[in-house]
Amino acid sequence: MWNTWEGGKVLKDKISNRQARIEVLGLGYIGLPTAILFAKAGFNVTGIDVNEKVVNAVNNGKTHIVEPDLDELVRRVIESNKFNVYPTPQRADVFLICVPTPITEDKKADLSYVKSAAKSLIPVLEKENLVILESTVPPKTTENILIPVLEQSGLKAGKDIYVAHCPERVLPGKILREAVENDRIIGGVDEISTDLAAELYNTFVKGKIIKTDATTAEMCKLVENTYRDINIAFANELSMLCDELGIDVWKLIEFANKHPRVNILQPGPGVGGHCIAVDPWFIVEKFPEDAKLIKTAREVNDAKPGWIVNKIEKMVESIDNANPTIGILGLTYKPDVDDIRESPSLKIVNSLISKGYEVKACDPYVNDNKVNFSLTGVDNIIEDCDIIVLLVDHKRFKESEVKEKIINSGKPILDMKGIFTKGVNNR
Ligand code: SAJ
Repeated sequence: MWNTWEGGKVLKDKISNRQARIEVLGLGYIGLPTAILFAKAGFNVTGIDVNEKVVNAVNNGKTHIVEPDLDELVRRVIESNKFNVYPTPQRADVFLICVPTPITEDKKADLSYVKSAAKSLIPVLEKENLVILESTVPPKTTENILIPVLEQSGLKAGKDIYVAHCPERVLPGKILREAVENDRIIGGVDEISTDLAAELYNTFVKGKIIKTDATTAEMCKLVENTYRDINIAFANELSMLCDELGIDVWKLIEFANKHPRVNILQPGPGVGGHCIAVDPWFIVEKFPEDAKLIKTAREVNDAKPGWIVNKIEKMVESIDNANPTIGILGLTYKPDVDDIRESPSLKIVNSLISKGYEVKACDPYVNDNKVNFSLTGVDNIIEDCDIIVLLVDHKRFKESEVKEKIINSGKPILDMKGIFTKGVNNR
């Protein structure tokens, strides 16, 4: 196969003997661990980030991300001189674009970072380079947006350069393990691009490498997160129905899941993070009329924080205190991570504050400087608050000593993760 295009063979050989120079654009939650894994696999890796603070921190062996084992690995690869970080692109054999793709106010994909990363490559791009897009993007972005920008260099995709989409699929909190163990979908714009990208990931991925085309790979990534969003929306809808019925949603789901073909996910304060709460909109953007179920699920999950605020207001009405202090446990978008992006819990706190409520919040993973209100410890929440609202099931809150203190406080509890009272309607 490699004989059909001599160029492919040269890069393939460079990859197999670890002589290909790899450059990662965007050293965030995905780019930094990916760069480290390639360096660990024996490649010389260059990291590029437009944020000077990130460049300095990583060059000094430090990370700006909380992720198990990442600190130590960054320090080691920097010390071994396998990894160097710069603010602007350098020449390389393989470029990986790992930049954010947020959504705009009107729920459209903001591809400005992808476009500017691709543009920044134009001066350094050379014949027979491989460009891989890892960022999550709407279907057809690789073909219709990335390639036209890269081709401004005068090099043609499929003729002079290789291009592939290889979406990341790792779970924050388990990134280093999942990046190695998960199966990987690789979609090139032609067969040779797919094969070269597969060859590259094979150097550290232990999961299966699945080859396809770029558009299928783009859609596959979106569909995985959309599947989860729809399932969580179902659980969240059930939790609201069960609240009306006065039954315990956690027990209901546990019992229904005893059926061999039922596996309902867990309700909570809504869906947060920068993936599941975002990616389904990329499908809706492309199919505004036809992606009905996907859109409704997004709306159900997005409405959950508002429903919780209403619930808290009803609790306030039912207690004998005109100015109660509401204690919030958990601010991050999910347990045991430091990430508060798109966090439903944060939306709930801000909404309560804007309605004039006295709010105290506690999160073992969040610093005061990340939020616009002050934080306190669990003990203070228990002592000083009149209503306790559990929004994130961090390990710390599940410790029996903490749980007992909260339950024994006798204060009204709204438990949105079913760890104290087993049921949103139980106080
Ligand atoms: N959530 C629930 N109930 C559940 C599970 C999750 O309410 O039963 C909530 C969480 O609390 C959180 C949100 O959903 O707010 C998303 O959390 P998550 O752990 O399901 O997923 P993410 O966003 O951290 O990572 C997802 C993963 N996708 C899938 O599991 C299909 C990960 O593999 C992707 O790589 C990642 O998105 C991404 O980067 O796209």
